[in-house]
Amino acid sequence: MEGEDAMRFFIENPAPSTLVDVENKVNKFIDLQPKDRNIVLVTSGGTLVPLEKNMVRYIDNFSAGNRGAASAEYFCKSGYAVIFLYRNYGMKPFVRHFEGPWTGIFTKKSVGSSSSWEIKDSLRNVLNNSLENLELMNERNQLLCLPYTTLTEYVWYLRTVAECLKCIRSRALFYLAAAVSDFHIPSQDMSEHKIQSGAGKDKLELTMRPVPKFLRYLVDSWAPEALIISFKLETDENILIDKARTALHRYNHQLVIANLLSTRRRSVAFVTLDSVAWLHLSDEDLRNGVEIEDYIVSRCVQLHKAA
Ligand code: 9Z3
Repeated sequence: MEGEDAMRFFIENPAPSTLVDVENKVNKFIDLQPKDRNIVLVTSGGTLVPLEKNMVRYIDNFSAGNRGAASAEYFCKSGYAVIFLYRNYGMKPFVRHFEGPWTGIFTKKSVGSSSSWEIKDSLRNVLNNSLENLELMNERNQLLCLPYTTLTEYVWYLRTVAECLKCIRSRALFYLAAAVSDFHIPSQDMSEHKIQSGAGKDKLELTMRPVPKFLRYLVDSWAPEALIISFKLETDENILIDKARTALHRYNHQLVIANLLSTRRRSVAFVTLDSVAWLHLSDEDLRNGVEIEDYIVSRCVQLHKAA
């Protein structure tokens, strides 16, 4: 059962008009899967919280979207079907290698008096691999990408995807790497139009309310048989592991992957109620292009097999 706070959230923040389409796409994707293929929901990117109904300003959660996009790739390679719930315009699996500035991707080649732009030699293989993989994932129906922007969209989509995945029971894995806002302005408290500045206004005061802890409802009622793995992001290393443990006690799910903003690309801790296991990449690993998500995902896949 959802608590009163969650029910209120869904009433005060009505479903986006795109929800039915998302639900249809997810159900169709699930139907296309062979019966022995596991499905993972990977969430990625930051949620946006509007300050005005006709939004000009907003508060955003930090996330470059790399963790989610890279992890989705490794899950695909491990044979999972991946539902990738990502921040619109954020990084996407396979395509992510080409999302930097164009000057880092293309180079100008001159022959005689004519010149043309070509992909850099060092990226030719990466491009080939990415396109091959994307084609393969399409042929095998292994990847479904669903964009969201706001916190409201994210929460509605999360609940809908979870309910669609209920039918595959413990074959479902939730890998919650999105950076989700802890506070928002409920729609009835939100200014209709752009908040005005002007004479006599020397500050802007906003009241934000806590977002209900949806992880609790995911674990207890939306996906009670699935394996649920969440991420914990902190900037203070002294509280990181305690906060991860608190989340495990509070929500009763299986694993928290804890990381610090500054070292997230090279260090993570796998935290359960009775263990903490750190994983660190060396400078050499990073120079050689090793990605920590490769290790994180293989550990999660093992855990899912053992569950
Ligand atoms: C994470 O901790 C992710 O690992 C990062 C990945 C967002 C740091 P990037 O996208 O970074 O590769 O740049 N995600 C979870 C963040 C979060 O908001 N967690 C909530 C919390 O810590 C719980 S859902 O309280």
